[in-house]
Amino acid sequence: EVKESDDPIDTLPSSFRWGVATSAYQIEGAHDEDGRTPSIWDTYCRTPGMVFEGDNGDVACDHYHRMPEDVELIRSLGVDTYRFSVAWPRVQPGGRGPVNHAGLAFYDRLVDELLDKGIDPWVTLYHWDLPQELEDEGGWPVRDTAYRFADYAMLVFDQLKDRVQTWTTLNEPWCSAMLGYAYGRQAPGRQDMPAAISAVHHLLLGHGLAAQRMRAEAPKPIELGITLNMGTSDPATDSELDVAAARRADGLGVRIYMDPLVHGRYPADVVEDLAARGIRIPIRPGDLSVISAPIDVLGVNFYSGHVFAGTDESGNDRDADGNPVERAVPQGHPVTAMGWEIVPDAFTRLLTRLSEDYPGLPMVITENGAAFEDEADTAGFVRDFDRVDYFNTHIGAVARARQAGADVRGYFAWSLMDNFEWSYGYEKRFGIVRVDYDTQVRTPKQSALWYRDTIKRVRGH
Ligand code: PNW
Repeated sequence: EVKESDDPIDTLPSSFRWGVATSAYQIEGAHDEDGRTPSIWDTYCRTPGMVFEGDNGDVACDHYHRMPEDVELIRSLGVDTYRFSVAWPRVQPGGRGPVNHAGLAFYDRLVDELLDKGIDPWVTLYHWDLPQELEDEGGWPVRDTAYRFADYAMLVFDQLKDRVQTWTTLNEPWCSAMLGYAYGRQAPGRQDMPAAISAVHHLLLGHGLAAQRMRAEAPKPIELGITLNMGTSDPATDSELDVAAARRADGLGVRIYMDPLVHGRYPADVVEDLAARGIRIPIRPGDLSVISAPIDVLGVNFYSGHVFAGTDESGNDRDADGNPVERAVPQGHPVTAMGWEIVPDAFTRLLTRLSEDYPGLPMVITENGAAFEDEADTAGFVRDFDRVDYFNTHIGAVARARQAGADVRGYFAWSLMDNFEWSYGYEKRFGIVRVDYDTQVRTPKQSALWYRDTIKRVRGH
């Protein structure tokens, strides 16, 4: 008798969807070709001190010129879907006005190439590259940007809707709003909490406006959603201050997005916390019904889980500005090269929690992965067993969440290949394929081989 496998991954169904993911600015390069204009990331990269070693995405992985070769690489991994993003400043330079056919043609060719190789395209419309002109007019804190986004989305949708079935409006609005407008750690680098909260609302509004129009103009049923980066927010102790800090972190990390999207209202405690800081969400009548237009799939990006304390190291519960303290407390778990703690168990808890609090919404893991200090041998091969272990434990965590009732339908490894890791430049490598930035040679790492074999095994049972 054959002993049944006790690997949770073997409980995933053969119909489970497997993919790899990238984003436009992180891989494409060709920053000034075929009519592309600068985005907030081109500007941010050129601002001294913002990006590690002054790196930028001018060349990146040169994917714009190597696309057919890269699609062949994706095919060789045995995945069924490729998640990529469209660069707004290629398709609609400056962020308004008519379509730029030369820029849009790239995605047309990419989609055809994928379909030709039997790979489903999954299009993300916005992965952080706002046209600089729109930022100059105020960016996401300004309401008009939501309408500009919906117009742009329709330019892409109209061109690709005959061949693309699965669409994500926004990637990680938390990063756009908080890292971009509150903490200044990503483009456009502003540090203005009220502006960031306005950005949250206008990102959600842009999502809803685009979703409504796409649905109305879809020639056939589409699978439409949004991708959020989420984690767990646990209190460091049972103390009232720590519990409140964890609740606030969860409020701004998960519920300020999920509640309006699913229930059509902002969470009362979040609205109250913001009001106490003199911050108002700029809601207008009708916005919440736009934002809660039904979606078919929730994209979940998971990297880590966090524990919060409501006091700083000296025991104060207020910061210098008089705002309540939320301090992430490291738990001593092993960390990735990003310093992010490795907590697969938190992944299971996040997914089961989402399925309980927001039932009936199918989920796909649109990103999960890790940066490690890779070392390539002379042939360019990386024996990244730490990354294999990360994938193994985290895909296992997804399988356990499914067993506990979470409706998770697929998993995308972040990322297809090493690429421009935003403020960390090319220093941090998330790829399952190594990129030699001198030669642009791509070499699948051990983790790519493991991923391919795992997919094959799950498909075959
Ligand atoms: C995601 N955080 O960003 C992005 O979608 C990718 O483009 C990026 O390369 C990847 O994760 C790895 O960083 C995140 O601070 C950035 O919690 C920051 C956080 C989470 C996700």
